[in-house]
Amino acid sequence: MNKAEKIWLDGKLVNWDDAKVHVLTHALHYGVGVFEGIRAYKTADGRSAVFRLREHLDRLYDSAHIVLMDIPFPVERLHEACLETLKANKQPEGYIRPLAFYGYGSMGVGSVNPVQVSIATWPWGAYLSEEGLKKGIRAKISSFTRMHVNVSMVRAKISGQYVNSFLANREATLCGYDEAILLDTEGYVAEGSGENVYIVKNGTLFTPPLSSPVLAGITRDSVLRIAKDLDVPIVEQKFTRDTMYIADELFMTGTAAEVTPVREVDDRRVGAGQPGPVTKKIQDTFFKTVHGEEPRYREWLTYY
Ligand code: PPE
Repeated sequence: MNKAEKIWLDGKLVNWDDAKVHVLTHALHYGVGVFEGIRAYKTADGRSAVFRLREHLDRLYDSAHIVLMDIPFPVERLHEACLETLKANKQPEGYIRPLAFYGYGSMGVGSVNPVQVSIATWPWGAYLSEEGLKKGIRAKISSFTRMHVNVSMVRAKISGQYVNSFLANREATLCGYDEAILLDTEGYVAEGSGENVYIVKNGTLFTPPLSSPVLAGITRDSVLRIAKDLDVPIVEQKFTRDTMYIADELFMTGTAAEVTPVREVDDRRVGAGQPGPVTKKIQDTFFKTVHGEEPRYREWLTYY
């Protein structure tokens, strides 16, 4: 763990090692927490900026609404707190993890305990390795299925839903792959354990629609906008696993994973077995965007 100095907990900055909870915290037992993953980057002019902070916080409050949780702070306060924490930790770049969860009170699934909120920030390099970003990773279809839309709440980023991601990711990595791709209950491609998935075929970009059991990724939204502006045709449509085997290009996106090419899936080489031209163009534009080098996407950056 890349420790930082402070963590924002329930309204104030505390020392990293003091950000503790009771073992009978409801969320530890039942998984009812909602969280976000956000990144901050150094920008070309020497300042730092958080990427799409407002959209991430809006999704946090939407997730809370879905699980009937009232976050005891207005969104503006958490907006400020994310920046405060980065500054207190003297972090010109890194990952930001806001979490709201049912705390200590009574036990039992249906207990409604006080809601606690934490915001941690820490340096976090390439999620699927630097080499993965450059050369592409190896993925495997999981033996675990992405939860049905009436099992998981797909518009919400809920802690408990990550048991499914954990099982899939551990299975894939224990088998020697870099990441898992999960199918939905009908057998169509859904998403990675922590990433949205895309293929490129004959110059067109395909990704599962938001009616599939996939998170409405903020990187997904950014990448679709970038692809549109690059005049890449986009089709949001379900596809089968073998469509990935014969795709020209395959890649994944997420805040942590950024834009990661996939060079192999289920031991089949994808395209030329290296990042393809559309993936590279999108990845390149994405990195320029987060580093403040693309004026047309300047509104996505909150400088601090
Ligand atoms: N699907 C899932 C299941 C998911 O967890 C993420 C983010 C995405 C898609 C992409 O969403 P977005 O970050 O808004 O583009 N996964 C977060 C957690 C990773 C972790 O291991 O922790 C992240 O990327 O921050």
